[in-house]
Parts: sequence; C-alpha cells; structure tokens
Amino acid sequence: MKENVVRFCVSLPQDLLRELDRRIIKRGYSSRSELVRDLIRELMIEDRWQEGEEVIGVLTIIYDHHQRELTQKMLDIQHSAYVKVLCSTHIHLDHHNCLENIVLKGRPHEIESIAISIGGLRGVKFAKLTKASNAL
Ligand code: NI
Repeated sequence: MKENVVRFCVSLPQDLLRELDRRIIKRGYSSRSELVRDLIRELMIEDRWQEGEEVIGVLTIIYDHHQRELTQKMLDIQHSAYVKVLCSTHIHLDHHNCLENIVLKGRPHEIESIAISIGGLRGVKFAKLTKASNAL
C-alpha cells in the first residue's frame, strides 16, 4: 500500500538551506525530502523515549575477552532485567576484544539502566546505546 504523500512549502534562510544540502551530499540522501523525513522520524523516536512508551534499544559494546567473570556478569544483568532481550550478536574481533550487539525492548528507563549497568562493568571498553522505536 502506497502512503499518501503531501507536498508542502518550507521557508528557510539561505545559510540553513546550504547546510541542509551539504548534509544531503555528506549522508548520501537522494533528496531534501528524504532527509526531512528522517529528521522527523528521529524526533518521533526522541519523543517516544521521553514519554516512556515501549521502545527498542540497541546496545553495542566492546569488551575485554580476558576480563574475569565479565561475560557471566553481563548475562546475569540481562536475565534479571525487566526489559526483553530480543537477541544478541557476538563477534570475536581479535584475540582480546569481543563486540556484542544486544537488542532490547522495554521502557526507556529500564533500557537505559541496563545499558548503564553493562557499560559500567570492568572490562567494558566501549558502550553505546542506539535509541530506536517500531512506532514510525
Ligand atoms: Ni568473543
């Protein structure tokens, strides 16, 4: 089913339009419309996270494979959380480092709390939570 598309006019200062076009090229967008659509969706996701609705979060972590008991601690946190762990992907980056992507579904503060708990463990070198939502 094709969505109804509505055209509308936007007034922008010339500088701002130049900045917009620069980002279209830099980010590989095919048109101004495509960039504006994505910006609106980003705002929708931000709002949903602020309103406390059910959301999706992707926690990306890189950690030291040799850190004692770290993987067990990470698993314990995931098992005792109120959020649903939809899936996790583990990649052995090299001899020392592992990368994991953990996809979480739940309330924003619960997802943020699990991200902070895991990110704060000794041996976790990088942790980044990507905020997403299926309500787009
Ligand atoms: Ni590994």
